[in-house]
Amino acid sequence: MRIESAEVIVTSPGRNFVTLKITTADGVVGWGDATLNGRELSVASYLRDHVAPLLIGRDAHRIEDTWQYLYRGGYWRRGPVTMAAIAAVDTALWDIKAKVAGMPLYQLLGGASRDRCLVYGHASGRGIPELHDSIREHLELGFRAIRIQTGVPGLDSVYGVASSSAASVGGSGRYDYEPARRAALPAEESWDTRAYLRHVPSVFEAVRNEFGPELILLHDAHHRLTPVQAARLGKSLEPYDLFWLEDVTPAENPEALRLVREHTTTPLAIGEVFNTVWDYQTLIREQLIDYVRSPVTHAGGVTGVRRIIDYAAMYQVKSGMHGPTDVSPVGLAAGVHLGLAVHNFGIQEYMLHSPETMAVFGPTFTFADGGLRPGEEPGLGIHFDEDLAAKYPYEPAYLPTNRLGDGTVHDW
Ligand code: GCO
Ligand code: MG
Repeated sequence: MRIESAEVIVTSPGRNFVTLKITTADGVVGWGDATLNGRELSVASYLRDHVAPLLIGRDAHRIEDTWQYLYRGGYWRRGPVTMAAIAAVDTALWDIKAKVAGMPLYQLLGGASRDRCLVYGHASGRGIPELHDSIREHLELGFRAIRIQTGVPGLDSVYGVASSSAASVGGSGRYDYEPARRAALPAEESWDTRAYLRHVPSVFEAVRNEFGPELILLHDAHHRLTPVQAARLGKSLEPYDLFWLEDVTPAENPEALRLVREHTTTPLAIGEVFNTVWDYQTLIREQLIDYVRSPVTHAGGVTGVRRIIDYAAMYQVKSGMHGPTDVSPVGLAAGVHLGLAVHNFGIQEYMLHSPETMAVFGPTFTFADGGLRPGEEPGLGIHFDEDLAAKYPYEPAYLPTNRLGDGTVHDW
């Protein structure tokens, strides 16, 4: 089945997305997500200038061969840009193969291993009252697992907390916290680890007192702690029975997690910035984490993430795929198909995309009973409206940077 064209579409319905459209000679279309928040145009160019010309004339059915051709043939392996580009091609080819097979992608991946993919939403608030309102709002929407992020006394803006009042979903049209800001330069935030470590346990104490012991709670430390600070945080949160503590320390040094693991039983999730199975090798083999976070969009597509999840399964590590608004509905749909099929599924992150985004992408996944189910039509279940997408031109947007009180750059 000959690939006739491969087009890159950059659209910005409220935030930037990079989408790949592959069309075969007999008119079958596959969609892939290549969105890399804050560096979108690098992936758009990688695809448009270096990959798309290589695809024309290839057999769309040869997914594995195309993956290996792009991974080994590019010579410069791994990394977020390369693996997001390969991911978009891979996902689009799986979309095509499932459409030709006449079945939803999850059926092609082995069929359903559960009735839905448990998801978690993002509750946040500058203080406890706003946080509690945001939790209630998410419970009313049907979420059964909730990530908790709040402000820190003394800091004027903190990761994960909407700058206005509580992150609000639906209704008012304001959506979960969107970190990328449209500006010529990244915003600069400030950070104080000691204030954060003093504050977080009191937040979970308040949430448990208000909402009880059953509610599934998660928290994202967003790469900011040293190993011993991470160990201290994990230990201090043990009484609150978190589902996971995420990115507790930068994990490019996997040995850091050995120290953390010696001090706490709080489950650990890592990997939203990882893009191949090799990034996880030590962490999984030494049981230093409990969940792998890579989404289909950033780790080589369905093929790449399936390898990660299958390797993780050998060590009883589960999936916890990244699902912020900067993973497009294409990437999210692919993750839900894969999550429904694999045995060691853990949880799927689900920040609600805006109505504008949903109108452009037209996904058919559904949210009910605290989980997501993929659509039942052949393929991914994406109905991309190219005319509408063209109405939202790209605008430069950057993730914030972070500095300590003395001006030293810190992980954001
Ligand atoms: C998460 C992530 C996001 C990232 C964002 C970067 O757990 O969802 O940490 O909030 O900051 O995806 O673009
Ligand atoms: Mg995170």
